[in-house]
Formats: sequence, C-alpha cells, structure tokens
Amino acid sequence: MGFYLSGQLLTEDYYAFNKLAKGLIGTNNIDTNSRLCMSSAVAGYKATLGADAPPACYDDVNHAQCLFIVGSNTAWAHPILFRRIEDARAANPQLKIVVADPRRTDTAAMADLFLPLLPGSDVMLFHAMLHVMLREGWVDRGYIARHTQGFDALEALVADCTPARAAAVCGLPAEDIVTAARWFAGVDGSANGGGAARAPALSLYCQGLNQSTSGTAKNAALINLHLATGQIGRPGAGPFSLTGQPNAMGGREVGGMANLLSGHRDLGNAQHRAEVAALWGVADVPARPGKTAVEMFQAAADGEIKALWIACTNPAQSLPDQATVRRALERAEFVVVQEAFATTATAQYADLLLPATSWGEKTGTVTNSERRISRVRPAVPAPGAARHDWAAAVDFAQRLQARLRAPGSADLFPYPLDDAEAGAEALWNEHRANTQGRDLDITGLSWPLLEARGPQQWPWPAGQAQGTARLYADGVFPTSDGRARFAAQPWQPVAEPCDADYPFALTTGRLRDQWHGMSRTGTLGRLFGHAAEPAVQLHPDDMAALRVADGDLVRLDSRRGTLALPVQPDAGVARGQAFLPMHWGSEFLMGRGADGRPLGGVNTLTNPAYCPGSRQPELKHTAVRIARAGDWAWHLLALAWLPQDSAHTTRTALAAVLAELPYAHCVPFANAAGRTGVLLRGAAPSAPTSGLIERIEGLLDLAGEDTLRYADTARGQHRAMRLAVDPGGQATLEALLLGGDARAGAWLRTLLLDALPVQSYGRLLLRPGSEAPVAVVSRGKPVCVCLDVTDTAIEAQLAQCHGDDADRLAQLQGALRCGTQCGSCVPQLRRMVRHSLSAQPA
Ligand SMILES: Nc1nc2c(c(=O)[nH]1)N[C@H]1C(S)=C(S)[C@@H](COP(=O)(O)OP(=O)(O)OC[C@H]3O[C@@H](n4cnc5c(=O)[nH]c(N)nc54)[C@H](O)[C@@H]3O)O[C@H]1N2
Ligand SMILES: Nc1nc2c(c(=O)[nH]1)N[C@H]1C(S)=C(S)[C@@H](COP(=O)(O)OP(=O)(O)OC[C@H]3O[C@@H](n4cnc5c(=O)[nH]c(N)nc54)[C@H](O)[C@@H]3O)O[C@H]1N2
Ligand SMILES: [Mo]
Repeated sequence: MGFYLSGQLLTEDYYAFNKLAKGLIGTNNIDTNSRLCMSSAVAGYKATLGADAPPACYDDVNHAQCLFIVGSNTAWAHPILFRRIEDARAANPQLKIVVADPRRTDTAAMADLFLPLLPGSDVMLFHAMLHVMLREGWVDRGYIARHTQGFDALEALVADCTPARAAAVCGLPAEDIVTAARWFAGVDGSANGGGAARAPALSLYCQGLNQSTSGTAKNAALINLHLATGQIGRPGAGPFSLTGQPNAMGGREVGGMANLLSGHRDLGNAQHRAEVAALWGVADVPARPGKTAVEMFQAAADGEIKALWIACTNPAQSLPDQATVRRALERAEFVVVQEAFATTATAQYADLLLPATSWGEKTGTVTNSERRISRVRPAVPAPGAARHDWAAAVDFAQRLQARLRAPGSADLFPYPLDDAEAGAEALWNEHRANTQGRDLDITGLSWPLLEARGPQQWPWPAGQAQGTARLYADGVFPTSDGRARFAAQPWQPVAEPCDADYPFALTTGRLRDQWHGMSRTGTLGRLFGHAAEPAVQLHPDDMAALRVADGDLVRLDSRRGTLALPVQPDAGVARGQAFLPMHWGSEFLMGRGADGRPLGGVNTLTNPAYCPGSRQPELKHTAVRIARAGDWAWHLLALAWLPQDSAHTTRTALAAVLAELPYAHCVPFANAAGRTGVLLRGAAPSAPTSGLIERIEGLLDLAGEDTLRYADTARGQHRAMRLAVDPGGQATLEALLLGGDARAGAWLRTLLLDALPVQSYGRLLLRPGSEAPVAVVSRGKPVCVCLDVTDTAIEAQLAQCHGDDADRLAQLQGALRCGTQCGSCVPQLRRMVRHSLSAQPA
C-alpha cells in the first residue's frame, strides 16, 4: 500500500501518518506532493551544507546588497515576501536585483539585471559565474580553506565553463554573466574584497531550480557560489530556498517522505532507524526505501501497489503524466481520499472519501521558509462530519493496533481523539522529543511558549533563551567534520530536449490569483478577473509564424497527450517557448491522452522524468508541438449567470458533458456584486449530433419557453439566449449559447458580464458573426481584484496624473486605491504608469 500526503497538512497530521506507515504498518511507501515541490531543495542542502535547513531568514532581505532571484516568480508566488523586497529596494537604492528566469515575469520587471536563460541551463550559469569569480580572484580562499571540502574538484569542473561557453548553453550575453558574478561576489570589480568588506548577497529560489531532472545539481551549484564567496552565515547573505506550500517545512521535519525519518533523519541510515525505533518503542522501522510520488503511482498503475491513501493533495491534477496517474487510480483496489472539498478530480476515484477539516478549522503548527514555527488555531468549527487529518489517521491506527498488538506491548497512538487541542499538542510534543540533539532541535520550545511569544525559529534547544535567526555564523556545518561540501556536478540538458517533432519548450507555473488545482480559489469567480480562461502564452513572433492571432485555438501535443487552448501573445515568453498556468486541471480543461482517451488539465502533457538525486519530476520542461487548430471548424461559446447554491454542481455536471468534445474548457466568473456564472468554450470538427447542445442548454436553463433561438442546422449554426427584463423594460442577458461560428462572442460576453441593456440590439444578438455595435464598451479587465479596479478606470485616471513615475503611482493609488490591499497588482500598476504620459499639472 502507499500513502500520498501533502505539504499542506499540519506538522501533527504529518507526524501521525508517518508513524502509522513506518511505525505500525511497516511500510516506507509514504511520500508527499513535496516531492513535486521541495525535494530538490532538500537534496541540495543536504549534499552541500549537511542538513536540510535554509540558513537565512526574511530579515536578510533588508541587509542584502544583492538579491539573486532564480527560478521564482516571487511577485506572484510569494507576494508577502515581494512586498518586503519592494520595501528593501525603496530603503536602499543601491540594492542590486538579478533575476534569472526564462520568462520576463513581474518579478523580472523589478530586476537591475535580467537573465532570460534557456530552460534547464541554470547549472551552466552558476558554474560560469564561479569560473569568473575564480578568474577575477573574487572567491574567498580563506573561507574555502577553513570551512569547506571538495573545492579542487569543482575548480577543475568549472575550468572550461567560460562565460563564452555558458553564453551559448544558456542563451545569455557573456557580459551579463560576468556582471551577475561581480554583484553576487559583492566586490566592486577590482579589489579582492574578502570577509566583512564583501557586500552581502542573498539568493531566493524556487521551482525553476527544483522541478528539474537536474534539480539537485541546480540547488547545489547555487550553494557552491555562496560557499566559494563566504556569502553565508552573515546578515543579508545565504542560499534561501523559498518553500512552496505552507507546511512543506514541517513535513520535512517529521520525515514524512519515502526516504526520510523523523527529526531530519535518513531511512538509509541504520543508526537513524534504530534511534527512531527506540523513540517510538517499536522493534524496528523498515529499511527498504519507499516509493516516491511518481514511482508510487507507476507502481499502482502496474498493479504492485493495491491500496492508496491520499490526503490533502489532488494527484489527478498535479502529478505529471496524467495517463499513468489515472490508470493507477483506476487499477488500485482501494483508494481512500481525505479531502476538504468533494469536487476534486482525485475525489472522483475515491472508494472511500473522508471529509477533512481545512486550515481555518484546524489546530496545530506549521513551519515557514525561515524555519519559523507558527501555531494554527481554528477560526470556525469543523463543518458536518469533517475530522482533523491526524484524527483520521490515529483513529485508524488505534483500531489496527488493537488487532495487531501483542498483549502488554506499548500503545503507539496514545493521543486523545475526543480533545483536538490535547491530541495535537501530544503529537507535537512527541515530535519535539524526536528532534533532541538534531540540527532542528526544538526541545526549548513548547505550545505555551508559542502561545505567549508568538511564532519562533528553530533550532531552539533546551536551555537556549531564544530561537536561531541565521545558521552557520560560526562556519561549522552539520557534517562529520564540520565542513560544508562543494558539489561538482556537470550541467546536463533537460530530459526531453526539443526536436523537429516537438520544437517548443513548454513550461508551467503559477498565476497571481489562483492556488494549485483551485479546489478553493476556483470557487470564487472574482479571482478569475486576472486570468479569466485557460490560455497558452507564446511570443508574438512565434504566433505570427504559426499564423495565429490572439484568442485563436491552438493544439498542444506532447508525447503523452493533447490539449487545445486559446493562444495569447506575451513578449515576456522567449521565442521557441510556451507558458501554461499549472492550475488548470481536468475540472476546467478537457484534453486527450496519446491513446485518444479523455484526460485533461496541464499535466496531460507533462513528463514524469525525475532528478536521480531528489526524484523530483521535471514539471518545468516538456517538449511540445504547437499548431493552429484549424481543422476544428465548429465552435462553442456559452455563458450563464447561475444561482449561487447550484453554481458548483452545475459546473461539475458541465465539465462531464464537455469531456465529449475534442476540446473544451469550463470556468467560473463573477461580478463585483458577487454574482457568479460559468463560461464554456469548445470546438469540434463539425457540429455534434449527440444531443450535447441540448444537454448543455438544459444545465444552463436555456431550454425554456422564454429562450430566444436561432438555428441553421445545415450550416451548423445555433444561437440561444435568455434575457431578464426589469419592470422598467430594460433587458439584460442572463445566459447565451453560440454554436458554429462563435466569433461574435466577445461583445455578447461584455453585454452579459457588464449587465448592459440589450433591447436595442434586437436581431443582431442572434445573427451569427455579427460585429460588435460601437456602443458596446467593456468596463475593462480587473487589475486590482481586491478592490475591483479595471484597466479602463486606471488608464482614465492616469491621464490626469502628473510628475514622475513614483508621483503618478501615488496619485493613482490615492484616487482609486488600487494595489493598496494585498499589493499583488503593484508590478502591473507600475508598468501601466511607466507606459502612460504625464499630464500637465493643473
Ligand atoms: N499565487 C500562488 N502562489 C503560490 C502557489 C500558487 O499555487 N499560487 N503555490 C505555492 C507553491 S506550492 C510553490 S512550490 C511556489 C512556487 O513558486 P515559484 O517557483 O516562484 O513559481 P512558478 O510559477 O512555479 O515557477 C517559477 C518560475 O520558474 C521559471 N522557470 C521555468 N524553467 C526554469 C529554468 O529552467 N530555470 C529557471 N531559473 N527558471 C525557470 C518559470 O518561468 C517561472 O516564472 O508558489 C507558492 N505560491
Ligand atoms: N505542471 C505542473 N504541475 C505541478 C506544479 C507545476 O509547477 N507545474 N507544481 C507542483 C507543486 S510545487 C505542488 S506543491 C503541487 C500541488 O498540488 P496539489 O497538492 O494537488 O495541490 P492542491 O490543489 O493545493 O491540493 C491540495 C488539496 O487538499 C485539499 N485540502 C485543503 N486543505 C485540506 C486539509 O486541511 N486536509 C485535507 N485532507 N485536504 C485539504 C484541497 O481541497 C486540495 O484539493 O503541484 C505540483 N504540480
Ligand atoms: Mo509547491
């Protein structure tokens, strides 16, 4: 059997599951979605610094003179940290920001030096930076001699990683690599400024490094740079891996992975196994390494794993190579899904669906990127039959134990199920005992202390007066000889390089206002203001070469499946590359496997190849073919406002119907007043004959007497509209469906979304292909979702703002308040300000 868990569980949940699997059942087949997220960071830290511990802290942003942001769209994915970066920049105009990302993101817009490297080429970039540092004498030989091991091999490896060679591999100007090396080293370019004279450099990095078949090598090569220059263990310096999920750190602490054990111990280490067995009071923990995420689902697809217990993650959306994942979920004899929402793709495969509480209902702890442990407290009571995740695991464990345990043997699960606070605290206390003498020792912490003094950083051993802000200030590392290790791993290309058949490099990543599979954010139509529908982004020149315009349908084929999506121009995407948000699962976006079977979501396409060191799959690179979907001549567009209470069920039913089309997507929308609706798009070679339109019309309440219709079956044209007429005779659109030629969609969509009066348009409404009347002007696209401020309103306001960019931004925000709530749209506002003209002061 296999357990597949999540970095969104609380530490106590994780601890209970881990003990159940490794301590009672005797399997190490327990892994988590952190395998898709942080495992390369873990492997990189351990290979170099000796332990899985980010050495820096958030305050370092305020001390750094150089921020090296690599493979992270911090502006969108870590918005609170990004606000700190903006503040640091305002407080210190000398701060240098370098961003290395194949895409020109909102984060890159903040950079003094932007390095649009080719996907997967990071190791070469870092090696070339080290090459330059060596050549120029910018490394810190004293630090290397005192605190590290293995530099000679690395020096030999980077000898031929010249900026010229790296320029070719990475697709970057050689001089930019030299500049990055100089700023990182913190020297002014001439003198060898060692030690304290060096301006501190802080690296911030995330999935652009981790989700790669070179994930471990990428992390280690970046840490090499910190060790070679002594940029670690002092304020403003260090390799700071940004954690993705709220408690991926806690999961790592309790060893909730197939290769780890409690308290940052390793399963492969016999002494570690013996220590944990003694702490738990069991004879032993199994030695055989468990199956990691991708391997676990492959094993289930092969029939080797027969039971899967999935908690707090949605693998039928988030794992690569969905064809295999779906086969696994179908073939497994028993699938338990423990979820807070019954609507996920994975929940559809559950033999047993256990309702779980979610963050606002739970009690326990989480640890953030800077090793800081926070208490989580319930804001609302648990709904219905929902239980805490640890309670489900412990209840099961107690029952199993009652059957297996020899009389008189110790009770492994003595946590009260009837008292959530006491149960969770007891679990946490046991976890604390497991950390004694380890690098993450928290024996000096307690729940009362967290209660009294707020969130605290580890390590905090007993007897210490406070937690630890930064690690390795003394240059002593948690290795056998106290020295850090340089890792000398060469650059290797991506697993599936682009070729003539699959010429585009597809990458996937986050949107600003959505969370993963959108089980939560996807229920809030308003969050679709920023990205309303699934779309693939391409460079405008590639669009011209493919003869497609903004909004046209394209087909994306990889070796594993097919999706079709509208295309959008984005000059921030390099030529030969494509970007697809990772959020669209089969709940929203239909697709097909290579065998033609219905699949869906972005991971229909992605590659399960993984890093040999970390076993993290290469979600950031898939070779794809992109072509205009010209052979699909019949198009569908439907929009409808839905009653609040049935909106979600209607959308789920629609998704099932739409899976019959070769291409379709289905997303919610909302207006500022909180009214929600659904939007569908689809395409097929010709009009479907299977009663599909009628079923969709039924679901959208377009089947009644009050529906206006037009049909020309011979030409495959179909129109249906339902209006609402107020007592004053004003009519607005409630629902519409266009089949055949859906080109008129844009203006009809505006009419519906903005509730514009439609009575004057008469038959235009139903005429296929009719052009938008001039009077139909959209209120615009929301930029600030928090305060519902549109681009149209911002542009109108900017026409009256004057002064320099900072003045105009201040005036804009003063007038419309946009970007003053969560701040995520500030990079976009800055761009709009930059592109606007200063008005003459009144
Ligand atoms: N809004 C929002 N925020 C989130 C999440 C969310 O779902 N929504 N999820 C959270 C989680 S779990 C995580 S793990 C983090 C992820 O946070 P990030 O890693 O910052 O976000 P991503 O968009 O996945 O990827 C980051 C960037 O990697 C770039 N990239 C792709 N290939 C390469 C490469 O070869 N080298 C380099 N240097 N860069 C590359 C992509 O272009 C992308 O801009 O976000 C967290 N925060
Ligand atoms: N193509 C591509 N794929 C990716 C990525 C990518 O960049 N590109 N990123 C990867 C990364 S970094 C990550 S972290 C994963 C995330 O992938 P998932 O883990 O699948 O993402 P979520 O949608 O956050 O899934 C969490 C699920 O838990 C449920 N839930 C919420 N709270 C609770 C709770 O307290 N208890 C229980 N039992 N359930 C709860 C939610 O409803 C949700 O369905 O995706 C990975 N997949
Ligand atoms: Mo993640």
